[in-house]
Amino acid sequence: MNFSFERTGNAARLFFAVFLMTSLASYGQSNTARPKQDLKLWYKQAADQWMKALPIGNGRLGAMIFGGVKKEQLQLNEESVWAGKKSNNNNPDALKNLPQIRKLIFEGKADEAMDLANKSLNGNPGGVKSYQPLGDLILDFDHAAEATNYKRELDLRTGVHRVQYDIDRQTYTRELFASAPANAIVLHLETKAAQGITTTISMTREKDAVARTTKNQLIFGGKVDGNGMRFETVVQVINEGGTLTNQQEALKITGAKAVTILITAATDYNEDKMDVDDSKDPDAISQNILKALAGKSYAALKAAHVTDHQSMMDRVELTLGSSAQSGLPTDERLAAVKANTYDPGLETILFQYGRYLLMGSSRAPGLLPANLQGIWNKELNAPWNADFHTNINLQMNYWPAEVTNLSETTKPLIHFMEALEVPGRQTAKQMYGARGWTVHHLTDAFGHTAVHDGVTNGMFPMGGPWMTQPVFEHYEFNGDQTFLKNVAYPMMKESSQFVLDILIRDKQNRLVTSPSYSPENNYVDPFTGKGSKLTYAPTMDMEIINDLFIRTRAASKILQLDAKFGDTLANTMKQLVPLQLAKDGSLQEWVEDYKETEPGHRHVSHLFALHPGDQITPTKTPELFEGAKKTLAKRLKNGGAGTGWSRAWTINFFARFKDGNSAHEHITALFQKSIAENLFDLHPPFQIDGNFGYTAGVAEMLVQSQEGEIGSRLIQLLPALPDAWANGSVSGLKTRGNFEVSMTWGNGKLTAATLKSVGGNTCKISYPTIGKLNLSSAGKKIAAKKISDNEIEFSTVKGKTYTLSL
Ligand code: FUC
Ligand code: CA
Repeated sequence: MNFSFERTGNAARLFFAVFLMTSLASYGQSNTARPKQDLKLWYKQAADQWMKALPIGNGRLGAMIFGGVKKEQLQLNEESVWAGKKSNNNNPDALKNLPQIRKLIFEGKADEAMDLANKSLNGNPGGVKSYQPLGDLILDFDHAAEATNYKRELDLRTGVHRVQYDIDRQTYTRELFASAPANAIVLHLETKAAQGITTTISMTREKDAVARTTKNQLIFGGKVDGNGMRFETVVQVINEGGTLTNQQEALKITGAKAVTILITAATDYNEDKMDVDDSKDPDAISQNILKALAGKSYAALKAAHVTDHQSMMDRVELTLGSSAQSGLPTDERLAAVKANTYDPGLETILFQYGRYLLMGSSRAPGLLPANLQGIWNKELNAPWNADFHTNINLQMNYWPAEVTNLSETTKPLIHFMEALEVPGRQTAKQMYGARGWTVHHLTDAFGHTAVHDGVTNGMFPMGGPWMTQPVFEHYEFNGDQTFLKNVAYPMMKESSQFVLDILIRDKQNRLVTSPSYSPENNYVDPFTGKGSKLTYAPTMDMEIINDLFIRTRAASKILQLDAKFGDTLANTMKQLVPLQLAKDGSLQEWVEDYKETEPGHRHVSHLFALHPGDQITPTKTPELFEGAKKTLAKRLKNGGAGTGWSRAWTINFFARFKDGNSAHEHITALFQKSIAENLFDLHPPFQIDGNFGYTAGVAEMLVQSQEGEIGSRLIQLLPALPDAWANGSVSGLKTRGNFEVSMTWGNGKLTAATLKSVGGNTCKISYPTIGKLNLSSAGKKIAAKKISDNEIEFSTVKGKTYTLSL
């Protein structure tokens, strides 16, 4: 491409002239002409453990596929199989003891405050129960000989998992996918071998479930221990050729040419009530799903699935280059990266895997958000119950949702949040005497919002306010005012009311939260020299409140509602404890310049205002921006970023520092320390937030749109491009203000970009050398207002694409 550059304009105002482009889609064309990178996870051997098995999911149903030759194992999940019960766990003693606890904290008697809080604020009873598996589907094959040419692969582009091997020079194939349109998992077996396929299909679970069969169905279910929730899996077998016999607890296929197995499941959980609902019939739900699939061929089911999958997956294409390892199986590639070999192709795969996993665990037909393991869990008592932690983890799960163009994955989260407001109001009222709603540091499918896992871990009234952030982001990225009016704003307004009502005055007459903590770090109590958590006005609280109030006020302005309320929020913000720099110049974590007992702590809560928040930016708050750098450096010097999710957050922080090389160092470290053979992220153990945080981090390195004000954000192209990614391209990333960005770059510099204006908003955009830009749309030159040497602004028409070339 060759673009000329000309400039016209009068002395007062510079306009960039623009010129005619013969081919609007030149960027896109060159991109499609190039063969797309393979996005496959593949292995030459079956998984011998769960962390090597590969995930499929349709947002509601999930499976981990082992791919064994003689025995195939699908560990199955349905999102609503949960232990635990709906209950009001708010401690009835909370409200009356709150003033005393607050007084003790102000007096520096953190120990005494903790004693009283332990007795009166803890959930009664505390703790939630685990998300649970449906069970394992087992296929026992009668293969006598050993297999050769074995291969299993998961193609992220199609969402189809494939196993292939030869026995006696005959090929056997298995394909599996979790289909959203079919609302079922589909498994297809095929061979040309004369003896066909012979297999016995059964299900197992550690406890609480039994099997029965009908003509062509295996039905396996029971009740969750403790809450009586009914769950049931229905496996329906359609054989081509051969015979199907039903045994008491298994189905046997003998000598079939091909077999299609439809797997679906349901429970009697009700997402609106966040409770078990006796009026629901899990068997009827599954039978209806299967009835709708009657007569559909495997080819038709697969085609519908692939079309649906690609309609989301293909929106974003990332190319970072390839390496000598590109042709290797995934486990060998990963081992090479762990041994310090650079493999940009694997970085792309992990980026797309995050998108794949979010689609797999959070989309219709599902209605529950991605939990700590997305949707994939084999244990009756999972680590941290595979619950919804709201002091970083659930939020991190949704960081990639909007920017990587998977907006519909936020629907289950938003539905969940709306349902959570109901118990959240009870907590606000009963514990704090406050209006509005909140949730503390975790919740579950039953909407527990009280303090759980003890005051030490759970005293975080800011879970609710923080959780409104992804809800508002859904608006900012998509501009849907009806959504803002009916869903986001009312939720944020009530969350703001909660905050207004819990704020109290400290000795300096500032407005503060109390009791609270800085997740989940201890400060050294200056009075006792011991580690302590309970405090007032930890920095993160102040930042979250500012974030909530700024967004709520902006929303009220956009909607022209509640002007007075907006003023109250503005007034209140002025009276909060401001962000402070510590003696060492770092951003301070607590209201006083305390020492931390663990300076390398995995949470870097006080950098919330840098990311995922937007109050700290190099232009708005240069001193705090420098302080934030020192804060992160201090954490890292002391062994920080130890867990997968913490490392992922670090990538995002460095992206916001516009420090691509440091961000990339932590990408390498993430691969080396926190990625398992199936590319699941390791806390350890497996925790999916690290996958999602990584994907968000990569996007954040390529495009940012948090600077500027709501309604007129600045789009920054390649804000943190590392040297390692000198040449590459990306298409389809979204920005706040509802633009879709595509770019190519070479030798570390942007060469061309296109912006699709999805919402028709004014576009403000920056890049270090944007002064030399040509701008056009549909072959016509466009005039842009020059704001500074590296920033321009131009109005856009909804649906039109704008081309920038440098
Ligand atoms: C938070 C973190 C832990 C873990 C848990 C699920 O409490 O501090 O590291 O990720 O959530
Ligand atoms: Ca889900």
